[in-house]
Amino acid sequence: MPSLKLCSSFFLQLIFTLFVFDLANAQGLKVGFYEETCPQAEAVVKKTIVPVIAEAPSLAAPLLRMHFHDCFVRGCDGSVLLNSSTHQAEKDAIPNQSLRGFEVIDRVKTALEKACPGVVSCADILALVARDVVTAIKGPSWQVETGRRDGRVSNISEALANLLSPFANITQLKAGFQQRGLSAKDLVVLSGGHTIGISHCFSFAPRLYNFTGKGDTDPSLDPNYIARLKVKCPPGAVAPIVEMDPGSSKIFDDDYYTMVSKRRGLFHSDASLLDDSETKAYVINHASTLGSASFFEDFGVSMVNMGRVAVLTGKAGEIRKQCALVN
Ligand code: HEM
Ligand SMILES: *[C@@H]1O[C@H](CO)[C@@H](O)[C@H](O)[C@H]1NC(C)=O
Ligand SMILES: *[C@@H]1O[C@H](CO)[C@@H](O)[C@H](O)[C@H]1NC(C)=O
Ligand SMILES: *[C@@H]1O[C@H](CO)[C@@H](O)[C@H](O)[C@H]1NC(C)=O
Ligand SMILES: *[C@@H]1O[C@H](CO)[C@@H](O)[C@H](O)[C@H]1NC(C)=O
Ligand SMILES: CC(=O)N[C@H]1CO[C@H](CO)[C@@H](O)[C@@H]1O
Repeated sequence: MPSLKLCSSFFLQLIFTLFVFDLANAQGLKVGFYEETCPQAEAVVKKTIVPVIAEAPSLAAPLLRMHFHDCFVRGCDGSVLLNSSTHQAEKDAIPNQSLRGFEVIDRVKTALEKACPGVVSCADILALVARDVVTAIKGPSWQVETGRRDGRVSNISEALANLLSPFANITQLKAGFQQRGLSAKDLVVLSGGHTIGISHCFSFAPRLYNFTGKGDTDPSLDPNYIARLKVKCPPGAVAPIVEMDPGSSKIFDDDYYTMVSKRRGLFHSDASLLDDSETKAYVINHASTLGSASFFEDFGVSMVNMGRVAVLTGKAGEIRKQCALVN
């Protein structure tokens, strides 16, 4: 069970990441970093992304998620994009099995290399694409800080140790965010990213069938919803997929908080947001119809915060020529 492994390595991981992230800082990032070296950079990204998402709106979700997975492992350094070489890369880790859209990132990179060779990092492309896909499906827009450089290391074990489990509880989630300089508010706001996209049954099936290993269900999940999910995910099924926000999984809205407040958050991690007074208050506030304006604004702020995690800037790292390969 990958999730159990994730939990047991949590404290080891805590020590490791505290050390690594302490050395890093976000100095050197700014809005408009490419203004002089590649003034058209952001326009090129947008021009590539808009038609892709118009054609395939379901790609918005994995592309948003990709930036999150990048930032939580070694910081936002494009390491999630690297192919395996002599050893297995982050991409090969089980939580990454469901990442999609690498070819879209490559397409953006190709367009940028044509416009301004060797200037725009793959880590920045992930941050810009995350913004543009959200905007393209009726979500907010925000100003993206740029100036990240690309890392040279991608390691499967680090992905397994650093990505948070969907079975995590609120203590583990808050700690995971805090290690990266992110607050409980960032946690509840960014979890709102689950207003789009899909999940495989294996990411939540134990909640339906064997929550504590006694053939039981997760008491924090609405029993009526459990019955519906069991139809989609029969016992033992891993491959089927379900929408996280049924009916509007391709539109960026604030329905996520309504779902969570009704005890219909798909993951244990979503449900856990009701176990802390601050995150719970945010969920309840945004479950009402009044919520979306402030959620949209908050989402941009928290995405900028996430985009600062352990970045490489200045002379650190490199600007990759191809996002899947170190130079
Ligand atoms: C708080 C901790 C988080 C956990 C434990 C978590 C876990 C997961 C899991 C297990 C999936 C489903 C994978 C699958 O079975 O296919 C998923 C999907 C997704 N996550 Fe998260 N996530 C977290 C935070 C975030 C954040 C911060 C974002 C972005 C801001 C995000 C965006 C997404 C999106 C958009 C999808 C759908 C992907 C698709 O449709 O392919 N998640 N997440
Ligand atoms: C990276 O790996 C993918 C999947 O194996 C492959 O399709 C792609 O061509 C590789 N990219 C490079 C630049 O080698
Ligand atoms: C990957 O990371 C693990 C855990 O930090 C480490 O033990 C291992 O040596 C690394 N592998 C490579 C090839 O660097
Ligand atoms: C969260 O999980 C950890 C590790 O399993 C456990 O030690 C802790 O008591 C749990 N916290 C809550 C609030 O359930
Ligand atoms: C439920 O979990 C327990 C403990 O991990 C395991 O022994 C048992 O086989 C599981 N039951 C099912 C139906 O998967
Ligand atoms: C997109 C990607 O590289 N997915 C890989 C994730 O890891 C599994 C193995 O655990 C590979 O089979 C996938 O190709």
